[in-house]
Formats: sequence, C-alpha cells, structure tokens
Amino acid sequence: GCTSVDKQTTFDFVVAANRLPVDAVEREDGEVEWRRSPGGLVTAMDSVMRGRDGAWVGWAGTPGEAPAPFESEGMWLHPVPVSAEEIEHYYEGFSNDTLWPIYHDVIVPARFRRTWWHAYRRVNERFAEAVCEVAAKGATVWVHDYQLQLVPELVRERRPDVRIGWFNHIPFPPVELFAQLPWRAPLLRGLLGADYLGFQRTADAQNFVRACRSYLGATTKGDRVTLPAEDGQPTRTVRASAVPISIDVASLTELARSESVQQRAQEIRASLGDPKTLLLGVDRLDYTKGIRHRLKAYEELFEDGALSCPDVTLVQVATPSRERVDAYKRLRTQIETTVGRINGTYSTVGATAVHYLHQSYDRAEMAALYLAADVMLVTPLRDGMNLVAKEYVACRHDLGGALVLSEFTGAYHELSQAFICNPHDIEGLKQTIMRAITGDERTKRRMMSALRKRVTHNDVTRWANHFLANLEASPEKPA
Ligand code: ADQ
Repeated sequence: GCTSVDKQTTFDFVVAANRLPVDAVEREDGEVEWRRSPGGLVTAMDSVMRGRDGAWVGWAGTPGEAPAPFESEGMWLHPVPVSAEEIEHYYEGFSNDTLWPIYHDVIVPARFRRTWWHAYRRVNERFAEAVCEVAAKGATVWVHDYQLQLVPELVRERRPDVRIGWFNHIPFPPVELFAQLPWRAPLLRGLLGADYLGFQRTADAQNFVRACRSYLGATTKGDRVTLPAEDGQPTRTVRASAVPISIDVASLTELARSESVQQRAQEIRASLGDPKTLLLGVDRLDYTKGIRHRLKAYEELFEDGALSCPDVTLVQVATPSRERVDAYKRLRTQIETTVGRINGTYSTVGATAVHYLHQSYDRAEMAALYLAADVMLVTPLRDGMNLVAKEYVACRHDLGGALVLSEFTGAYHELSQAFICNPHDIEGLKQTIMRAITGDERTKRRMMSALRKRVTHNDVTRWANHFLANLEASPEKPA
C-alpha cells in the first residue's frame, strides 16, 4: 500500500542506495503498483528502518523522469531520476564495466571512459542533493555500495551537521589494481567524506587504508585514516573496518522448516529422477562467480568416470544479470555452450547431466532447492561476501548437505569449516567436490552443525546494528 500524502519532509535516518527497495509492477488495469524487491539489502534495512523515522533515496528502476516521493510500508521513498544515457554511462559503464572488474581482481579487463566518469559524478551529485533534501538536522546517513562512492564527500560539503556512513558490498581491491583507475584520488576523497566506512573483510578495509596512504598522502594508524589539512579545511579522521554482512537467518530457517517447502524439496528431487547426488549452483550470471571453473571441474569428473548419469545431476541456477554489458553477453554464451556440450556428451535419455536455469525464483523455491541439494557449489573467483553460502547453511536445519566454498569469498572468513576450494585449481576443485559427495555422513553433519552456529550467531540485524554502532562511535563528531 503506498500513499503520496503530505508527510514530514525530513528524516533522522536516511539510506542511499543505487536502487530503491521497490519495483514497479504494472497491474492488469494498467495502473502501476510498487512491490518490495526481494533482495537481501531490503530485508536487512527493514529491521533497521522499523521503529526509526526513515527515508530511502534511490533510483526507481525506469529511465527518465522520477515518480514523486511516496510512502511505502513505513518508509519514505525518494526516487532519484536517472536518464537512459546515464544508465548506460553511470551504471552499466562506470559502475559495472570500470569499477566492478577492478574491484574483483580484473577477472575481465576494466574499461576506462571519461564520459562514463562524468556521468558517474553527475549522478552521484544528484543522489547527494536528494539526501540533503530529506535529511533532518543531525541525521544519520547510510550510503551503500560502489555506485555511490562520491556521495559521502558531496553530502559533507553541503551538510556538515549529518553523520555519514558507507558500506561496501563488494571487495576493495589491492592497491596495485586500484592504481589503474584514472580517478583513484577523487574516488578516495569521495569516500573520506564519510565518518565511518564498513567493508566485508578486514583485508578490504586494509586495502582502502593503504590506498589512502599511497594516493592521498594520508597518515594512517590501524584502521584510522587522517587527511592532511588543506584549503583551510581542518584535518579529519575516518575509520575503516570490517562488518561482514549476513542474512535474515530466523525467517529463512522458518521457511525451510515449513511443510510446503520440505514437500517441494522432495518433489524437486523426484522430478530430477531421484538422483543419488544432487549438486546445486545458484548465482547471478556473473564472471566473478566461477561458474565456468565449476562446470570445467564437473565435466572432467564425468570424463574421468568419477561421476555419471543418472546417479548425479547438477542444477545450475543463473539469474539474468547486466545483460547489456559485453562481458556478460560473452559469459552467457560460453556457459550455455559448455552446458550444451556436457549434456550432449554425458546425459542419457531421461537423465540430464546439467539442468541450467536462466531464471529467477521466489524465496520458497530457493529454500526448497537448498534443502534438496546434497552438495552446494559456491566457487567464486572473487566475491564480497556471497549470501548464497549463508542461505544454504541457514536452510539445512536437518544438518544434511555439504557446502563447497571458495576461499576467495568474504563468507570463507566465517565459514572456513566448509569444504574449502581454490576454484583456479581445477584438480583441487575436483577433489574437493568428490570429498563433499563421498564424505562420511557423520563428519558432514558435524561440519554443517559448526557452520550453522556461525551463521546463526551473526544475522543481518546484528550486522546492521554493528555498522550503526561503529558509525555512532566514529572518531569525528559532526559540526
Ligand atoms: P551478489 O553478487 O548479487 O551481491 P550474493 O551475495 O550471492 O551475490 O547474493 C545474491 C542473492 O540473490 C542471494 O540472496 C540469492 O538467494 C539471490 N538469488 C540468486 N539467484 C537467484 C535466483 N535465480 N532467483 C532468486 N534469487 C536468486 C553483492 C555482492 C556479494 C554480497 C552481497 C551482499 O557481490 O558479495 O554478498 O552483495 O552484500
């Protein structure tokens, strides 16, 4: 239910993220309705927004003119307009074809375009202005992710009274890779407009601190960065540390315990021909996720005769993503070719080696897939956290299943008791997959139980509170 009534126009708590937490859905009568988007960030912020007087600044998802601000489920939503050309330059270009590759170890080369940078700056300015419009005096502002790295500085320039935090959902690259960015200094200065910067791993925070030393001549001590005084501005100290994100463990566990989801899990297995071993991959179709490496290892295991149909099958869910960016188009073709080859060679009539699903599913279906899978393959080459690993563990209240987890995910730092792999090492990956399949049940249950303790301990509300407590205690007090 949304209303567009006159409301108090400034707020003590403001979130800024590239996307608003809602999607426009056209009803049968042609009217547009706003539905909450399914993403994890939305759930996370929900628990924080509840009981606070909160506004959310973000793009509504359609190019051009933005809808008027409106209220939705106790949140004030303030849409920021982004033109079709800006989507191409700021979002698909600078965010996803320049920053994303650099921040993920240059798995594909980054592309540098000055027009993209100009659009990025312009859109960040627009976001900053919107934030200033809705932020009450002394408000807390929480900026999210790599698309909005200039917003902290741009807000601070206009509003020294507010407290600003930024959280990076993706990795922060080593200095040697960050160095490639022609705009490295303004990006760092943009972030240092915040009072507190949160990262997924300690290594990410350290990479940031080092970059400030190298490219801004900042002095650093532990997790603190102090900028030299310039142009009559006093020195400022900003803290950068790790606050690993999580999921809503309780609600997902409850969903996975429900009769309908458990039944659906059995149905899924049955419709796959009740294989002895069901392997599962769930990812956005992104080159960071290591889907190609995973398929390579899987194919070789068939070649070696270690796996065969109908005993084994792999369900690979690959959510459509960034489909207009070339690197993603190429990846899709590669993956679909590989899946076709594996199936052509190793499937039998009635038993398929790889079930490839280029689709999105609702939470209940995802939970059923997790419950159905004997082995979950999470093999990214680089990933900020990877929530899929945590979701799988949260769903396995039966202590069944086994998690194969890449050491290049943020999740590895909490879930090191999983079957750990280096996805670049195909031989090692094959061995790890086989250990996860053939490992003794009691050992696997013990592993799952240990993983569940870690995931339950740090849920998403704890993450948000941890971030806000760090922001509250940040070294500088607002003016
Ligand atoms: P993502 O790269 O999108 O997130 P991830 O953390 O795995 O990666 O989150 C994906 C989410 O989408 C999960 O909640 C998953 O259940 C859901 N999902 C995936 N495929 C789906 C499908 N086919 N249908 C429905 N839902 C699907 C970025 C960073 C990560 C970081 C998160 C959060 O890249 O490293 O963990 O932000 O900070």
